[in-house]
Amino acid sequence: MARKTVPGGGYQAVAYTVKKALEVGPLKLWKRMRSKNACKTCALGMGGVKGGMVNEAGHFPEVCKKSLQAQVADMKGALPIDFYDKHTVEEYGKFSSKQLEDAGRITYPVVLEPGATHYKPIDWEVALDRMAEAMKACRSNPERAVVYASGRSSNEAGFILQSFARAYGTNHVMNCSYYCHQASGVALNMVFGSGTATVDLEDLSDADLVFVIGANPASNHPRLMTQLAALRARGGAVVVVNPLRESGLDTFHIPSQIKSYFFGSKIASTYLQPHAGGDTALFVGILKRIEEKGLVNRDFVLKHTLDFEKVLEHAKSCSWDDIVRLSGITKKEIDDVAELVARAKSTIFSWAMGITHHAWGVDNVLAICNLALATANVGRQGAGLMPIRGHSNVQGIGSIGFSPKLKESITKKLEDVYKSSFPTFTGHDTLSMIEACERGEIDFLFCLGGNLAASNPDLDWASAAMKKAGMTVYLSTKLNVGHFIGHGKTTIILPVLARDEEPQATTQESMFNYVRLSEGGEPNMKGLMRAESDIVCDLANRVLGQEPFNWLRLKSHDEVRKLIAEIIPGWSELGTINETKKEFIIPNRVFHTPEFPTESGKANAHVTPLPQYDTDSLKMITIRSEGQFNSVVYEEHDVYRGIPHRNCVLVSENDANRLSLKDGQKVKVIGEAGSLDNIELVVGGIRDGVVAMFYPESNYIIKARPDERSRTPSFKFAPVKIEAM
Ligand SMILES: Nc1nc2c(c(=O)[nH]1)N[C@H]1C(S)=C(S)[C@@H](COP(=O)(O)OP(=O)(O)OC[C@H]3O[C@@H](n4cnc5c(=O)[nH]c(N)nc54)[C@H](O)[C@@H]3O)O[C@H]1N2
Ligand SMILES: Nc1nc2c(c(=O)[nH]1)N[C@H]1C(S)=C(S)[C@@H](COP(=O)(O)OP(=O)(O)OC[C@H]3O[C@@H](n4cnc5c(=O)[nH]c(N)nc54)[C@H](O)[C@@H]3O)O[C@H]1N2
Ligand SMILES: [Mo]
Repeated sequence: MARKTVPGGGYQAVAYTVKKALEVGPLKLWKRMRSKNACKTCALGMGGVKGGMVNEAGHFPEVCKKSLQAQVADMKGALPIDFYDKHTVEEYGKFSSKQLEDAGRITYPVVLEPGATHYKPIDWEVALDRMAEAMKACRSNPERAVVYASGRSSNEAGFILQSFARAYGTNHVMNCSYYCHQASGVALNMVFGSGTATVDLEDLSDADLVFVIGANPASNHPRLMTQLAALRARGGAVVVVNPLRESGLDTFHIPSQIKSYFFGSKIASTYLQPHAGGDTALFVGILKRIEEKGLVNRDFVLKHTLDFEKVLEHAKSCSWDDIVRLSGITKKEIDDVAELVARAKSTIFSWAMGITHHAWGVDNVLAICNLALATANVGRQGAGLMPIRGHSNVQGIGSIGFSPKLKESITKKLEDVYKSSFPTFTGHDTLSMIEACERGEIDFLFCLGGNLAASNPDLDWASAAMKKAGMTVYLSTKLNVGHFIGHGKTTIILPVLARDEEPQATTQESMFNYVRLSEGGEPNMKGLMRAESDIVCDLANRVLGQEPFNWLRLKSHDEVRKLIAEIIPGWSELGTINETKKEFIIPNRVFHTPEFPTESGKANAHVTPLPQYDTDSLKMITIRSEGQFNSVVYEEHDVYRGIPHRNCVLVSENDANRLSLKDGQKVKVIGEAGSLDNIELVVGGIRDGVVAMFYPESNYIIKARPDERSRTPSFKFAPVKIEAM
């Protein structure tokens, strides 16, 4: 018998809200939630100058449990001053993500000296001097220094850090995208010459069909559910493509709508459950069927695409046997969906990690793009491509140049500003940086937020590699496992202000290319936290001095925004945003006409070979629970999926029977990099041949198998075996 799941949203979400409000005081929380700052959680984005809980179309109230969760977490208590004395670094490395998250806000800087067993408090100025010394020591080999950013930080801090790194001499500048949506950026750029969503929020109201592929917005982007429910209510259709039957994608109770709150809104009209990694085959199959039926929009393809004939030839050459076997979807289901998308007026294709976390992540995205092109569903109102992005500012961090390679035109302008010449080598992606750590090539690793260590596949390997780095610096709001398993020989943790506590305004970019202004505010608690930008400027000043460029000038966010406005194409309105309070959409990214910023102005179609794999052995997908935000765990159980705690593996009833295992039984899960004991088997609505475990805990048993083009590890295709304990 499969475990009982509950629909998404509704009572669960409201009860949780009340509980959280009581933890920090309802009025205090309300004020924070309504403050003029961009929401801290996902890239769908809300808040900003229009006030909290407001979206870019001005709609209020936009309700999201996640937003509240993150807000409360930043308001609750500081880390005790004797916290680090109580356990060794090694012991804390075995704590759960939730225990470390619950320990409190980091309010004072600490250092882990070489060979030491405990972090000790350190004076701010001494910490900065030590960091500067470490950077100066490798000044003649600047490629031994690396900077990483999570998508949680501001454009301002990100811009100062990436340009400081290059003025110093390193292009090892990378953000969390390499483990996230890099495949989307690579593929969209190949096709359209622009790497982000081709639609805006309003397009969602004009679509009559939306694909939700390899994404679980019920937990990870809950405000998208309002759009999907509205689409169904006006007679539209939602096709979900996901090996796991996500209860929240079947029915979702929208907390802010009375009828939906009580009776629930139906979300999926069609639910396809492919093999893990079966999406390329599935989308080639849908295209093949559309071609067979003579439903390809020849006119559009001829006028607005290049090389589409090759894509059609390839689809024709793939056998139905291969397509059905590799996708795990029947020909009848493919036929139905082909009919649906060919007949729909306007389709939006949205996707997330189920598509990008594969060794063929780029092909997955290209195959989706090909279907959009064949059916003329891009380059007009209500239709297009929509990667559902992760962190609240992951897109902004990339836009302002926090990546290993800058466009030449941007490099030239930056060199003029900083009066220095930038390095020309291509920097590491995230995985190759960890490999470089393993080879002992990294002396200085600076992390602007995030949890780089725990995000990695093969965690024992990654952790051992990171321990070879000379000095590692973390700018963090809260503790996470990474601080204890991903330390270098010397490690410094510096406490930072969250965006709604910053003394100056900051900016963030949503997945709809919408740039928001956050006005900042008072710190939630007493402590020695500093603004991220302040720290980077102080470090740059110590390392590079005031000549030829005075880095302390960039302590003013207005100055930084003026630079970004001058240098980054499409960002000119940023220069005055603090005075005008005018948030804006970055131009030339949303396509409402079929003209694209490629050389020819047409979309470039690309053939996507069917990835070959055996469909008989078990593949593990690693997923997020309802109670976590990446490596930050707020609740141990996963309420919608009915999974009681994090040490569980979800398997189908047939697989459990085949392996003679029972629901609730303790098992061993054996992966390519290691095994996990005492895992509880949960029988549930997942397709045969696919099993699911939570990230980051499951990262101990996964090998990377990265995609060549995006360098993203295949977090959703890990071969495993399951045995009774
Ligand atoms: N509450 C909350 N919100 C978040 C986050 C969070 O951790 N918690 N994280 C943020 C970040 S950084 C990101 S990137 C996003 C992540 O958002 P999502 O991508 O939605 O999150 P995941 O849980 O990684 O995986 C999504 C879905 O992919 C399905 N899937 C797995 N493998 C495959 C496959 O091969 N094919 C298909 N079609 N589906 C597959 C899984 O069953 C799961 O439902 O959310 C952001 N928002
Ligand atoms: N197996 C597996 N591995 C995965 C994934 C998966 O689905 N499966 N998902 C991947 C994905 S999509 C991503 S994005 C990465 C996650 O990559 P990261 O972004 O590196 O990790 P997070 O867990 O989001 O980082 C959490 C930490 O960020 C810090 N933080 C929070 N807010 C702020 C702030 O305002 N400023 C600063 N300076 N710090 C802040 C806190 O200290 C918190 O503990 O993991 C990847 N790894
Ligand atoms: Mo992500």
